[in-house]
Amino acid sequence: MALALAQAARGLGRTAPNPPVGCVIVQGEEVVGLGFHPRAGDSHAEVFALREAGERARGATAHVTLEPCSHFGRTPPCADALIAAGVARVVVAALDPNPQVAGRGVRRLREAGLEVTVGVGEAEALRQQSGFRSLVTRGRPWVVYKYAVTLDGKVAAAGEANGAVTSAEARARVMRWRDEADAIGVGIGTVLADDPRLTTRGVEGGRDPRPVIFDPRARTPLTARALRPGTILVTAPEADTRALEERGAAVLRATGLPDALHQLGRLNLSSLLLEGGPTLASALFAAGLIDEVRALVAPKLLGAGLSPLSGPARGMAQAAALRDPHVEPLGPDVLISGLLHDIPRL
Ligand code: AOF
Ligand code: ZN
Repeated sequence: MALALAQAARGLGRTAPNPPVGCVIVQGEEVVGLGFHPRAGDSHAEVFALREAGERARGATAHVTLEPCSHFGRTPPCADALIAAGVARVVVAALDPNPQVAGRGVRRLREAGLEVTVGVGEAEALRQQSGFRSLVTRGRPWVVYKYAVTLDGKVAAAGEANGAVTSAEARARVMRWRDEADAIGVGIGTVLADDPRLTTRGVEGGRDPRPVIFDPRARTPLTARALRPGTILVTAPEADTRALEERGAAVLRATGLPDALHQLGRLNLSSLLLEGGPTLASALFAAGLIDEVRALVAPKLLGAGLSPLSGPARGMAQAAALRDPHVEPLGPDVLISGLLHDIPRL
């Protein structure tokens, strides 16, 4: 399953509205087929793995990071393909929350006499599929707030203009997150202060997430580096956006943050990496719309500066504790990440 999860990871950021999925077929001790889902509309992971395995799939064990599908979508059901290939056993990391599947894939395999185990490597699979799971169950992207702070908890503004807070190692990790995210979000304050590019740099085979600027009054400068064809501008309903639209911006007129996220969901954006600033993040946090936090902490002191979140004071008992926190050194910095909401399961 670890190998199947590594296969699935190759599709991260490329499969929306579909999930990234990996499949490994094992005959005895030998891996006979590997596959991953590269993009929506293309074949599913199982199909690639079965194709490679050929006749050796007969009597083999298939490891799949998501329950094999049971429905005709853009492609035919993978459960049927596994049965037809003579696979004897299927190990599944996580059930598919898509209402068209939702346990039917596993049921179909069992009814055909295959032995099915569910839940192996589930935690990692859920993390990989958080965007898909959010989109299919909530109709909105999974929102990750990423920020970098000094040891005294001050954010350095995003972008290089103000000087980076964190090390090259931490910034390389951020570039990987950008590569894996469908969309990257910033508030208008960050655009005006830092003029970030919001591109993925230094990742082999990397691609850029779709920029989303939360800009209620459409104040984004026509020269902003994040403004390119396809950049999404989230504005208030009445904002004058003509000049920005001429530059290729796609405008979403939203009545509030929940509406904005649902509109992003309708554009098939399953994950939103929020990279600042504190005003936007605080509003999303207050509305309960941040799902995950990735904080990079640098061993430096600033003495003054902004906090990554602000709002009314609360007692420590009311603090929002991260579930499943993860702590990892990145060069001289430390990454602390965790969930504010559970990843939707079946
Ligand atoms: C699998 N293996 O690799 C993936 C699955 O329109 P389609 O045919 O691509 O179907 C999309 C749905 O299939 C998607 O919403 C999810 O439920 C499932 N994705 N299933 O067996 C895969 N990517
Ligand atoms: Zn399938």
